Amino acid sequence: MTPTITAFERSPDGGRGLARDMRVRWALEEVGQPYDVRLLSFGAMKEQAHRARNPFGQIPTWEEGDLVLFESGAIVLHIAKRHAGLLPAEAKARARAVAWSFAAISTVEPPIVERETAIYLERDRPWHAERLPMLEGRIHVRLSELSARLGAAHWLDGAFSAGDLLMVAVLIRLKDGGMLEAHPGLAAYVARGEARPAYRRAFEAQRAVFADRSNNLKSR
Ligand SMILES: N[C@@H](CCC(=O)N[C@@H](CS)C(=O)NCC(=O)O)C(=O)O
Repeated sequence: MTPTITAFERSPDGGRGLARDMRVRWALEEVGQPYDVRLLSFGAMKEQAHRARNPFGQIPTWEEGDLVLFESGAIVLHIAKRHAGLLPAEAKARARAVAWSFAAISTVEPPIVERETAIYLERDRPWHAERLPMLEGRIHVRLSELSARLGAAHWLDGAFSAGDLLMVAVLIRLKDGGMLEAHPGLAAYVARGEARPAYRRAFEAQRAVFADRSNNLKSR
């Protein structure tokens, strides 16, 4: 059965690969699973029909028969468990790849998202100028720790896994802010992820949505 995912009808990042359907698309491309996409406006995301898929009214979601999932990490792991290629077969290596997936989503991503929130939503607050360097300091601590563990390896634990997919997807959020450049080993790690053919296909598919929508609006 072909799964259906949800994505922004018009992504706030202008199709630069930051919306979290990107990680789900990438995982699907890695394992060669075709998929359908239901595009949603911000309004539709907050309607009951979508909240039945995701109680928080967000994208991405996953529908496959009567299975409905939300949370990009859970969806990527669901795909990884069902297809070869994103989780090692050996039990301990598999458990470590799951641990790296959680590290990406619950240890590395939160300070990055906090900084984005400060930049986009808290710029006018009197404490913004003081808070931003503090948030960036916390991110640099995490990046230094991650970089030390990665060392000269290509991927976090042997072969490329769901853990790398999620970690690269999280780190990509820092690309435009100049923070990644301070950690050349991680910048190279992200570049390796982006060079994967499956990543490129996912990126182009996501960007095409934005380009199509922009062209449609222009031609109205
Ligand atoms: N932890 C969730 C976060 C989902 C999330 O923040 N989605 C964003 C798009 S990347 C969204 O739907 N934003 C619109 C909103 O929250 O109203 C996941 O990883 O799936």
